[in-house]
Amino acid sequence: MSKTAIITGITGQDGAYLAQLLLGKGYTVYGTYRRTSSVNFWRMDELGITQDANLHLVEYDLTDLSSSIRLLQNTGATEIYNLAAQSFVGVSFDQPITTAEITGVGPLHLLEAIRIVNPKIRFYQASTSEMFGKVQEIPQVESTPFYPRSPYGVAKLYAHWMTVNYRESYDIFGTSGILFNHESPLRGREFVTRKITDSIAKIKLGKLDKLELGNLDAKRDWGFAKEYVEGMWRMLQAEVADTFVLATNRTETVRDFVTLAASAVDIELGWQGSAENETAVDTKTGKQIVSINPKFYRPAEVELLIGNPEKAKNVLGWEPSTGLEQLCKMMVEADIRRNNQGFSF
Ligand code: NDP
Ligand code: GDR
Repeated sequence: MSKTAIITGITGQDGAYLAQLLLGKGYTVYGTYRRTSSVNFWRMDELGITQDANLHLVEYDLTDLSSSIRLLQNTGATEIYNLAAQSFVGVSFDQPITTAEITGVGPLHLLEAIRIVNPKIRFYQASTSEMFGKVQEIPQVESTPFYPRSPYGVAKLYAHWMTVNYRESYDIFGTSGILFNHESPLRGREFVTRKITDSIAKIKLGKLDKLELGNLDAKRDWGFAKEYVEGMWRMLQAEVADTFVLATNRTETVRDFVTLAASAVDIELGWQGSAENETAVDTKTGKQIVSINPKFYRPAEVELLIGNPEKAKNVLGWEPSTGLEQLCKMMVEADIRRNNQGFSF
């Protein structure tokens, strides 16, 4: 008999890839989306799954307990992947309370709904390397102490501990995946990698003069989202609920990512200056194409993330395989194609 799963946040990057994966495995998928003034199904459209007969799209908001209960009652799902969140760290400084309500308390509604409707339902919580925040240990692993540096990180930490607490208190299969940054052509344009690849594509095509960024020194462990959703699925097929890190164990600066993206379209960058005065020129034309705008700095920054996914490899057999160069090239090429087609997401 085919399995039934709920994916909250199906309109996001991971939601779309996970839905594709589960549909491919024969699941019936209930994907939740928020009522908005205009639909945003472009990611599912890009993957060609929006019209899949086994995909049911359900209006839902994570901040609503009663609809969380009904969601579980009406679908009969045995697995829930909670990917919904206010997921942009920058915005969490401007909207800390909304972020706490959605990203922090939101998952608790689902845990309570599981407790009430069917404690056998397996639950995946999308936790994050942002919970590690200020560097305590390198590389970061499941036992590394947490020190979040943003309202987003604090909210995610609450949801993480609630997942652990419901596992220990009520024997609920609540698993927390501490995922390091993962990117793809389906990444939102507010996040730095896609902002860079889309801007470099526009600069290459003569549609944009300059890319403005914030902290170029931040180091991130960037993997490919499509591989990370496979890890989520494996976590819910494991014998016992647990906490797992998914990462690549390689870290690079934002500056390095810009250099990689530019070289993917044969632009060689020359970096000059430092701090707020740092710029990059196209060495062939001498034109300045990257500069700093302090408005993109954050009040508190996570300077260095690098994760060791050894536990996931040993227990789940999960390993990343796409290198950063390949990932960056894939993203730039997708953005060149889309800009040529007038795509606007
Ligand atoms: P996205 O920002 O692309 O997607 C977030 C999803 O959450 C969207 O579908 C959004 O809907 C939905 N959402 C937001 N608020 C609510 C709400 N109140 N009720 C219901 N749904 C809501 O994130 P990603 O796909 O990149 O990430 C998936 C999850 O994994 C998130 O929880 C994120 O915090 C976490 N994570 C992501 C990492 C990454 O590198 N990508 C790393 C570690 C963790 P809408 O389209 O309407 O805005
Ligand atoms: P992050 O991703 O905060 O790690 O959270 P983001 O891409 O927003 O920032 C990464 C780093 O780049 C620096 N940066 C900029 N960031 C943005 N967005 N825009 C800029 O112009 C810019 N310039 C420099 C940032 O300061 C930061 O250091 C992502 C999200 O997906 C979270 O939901 C997830 O939990 C974590 O990854 C792991």
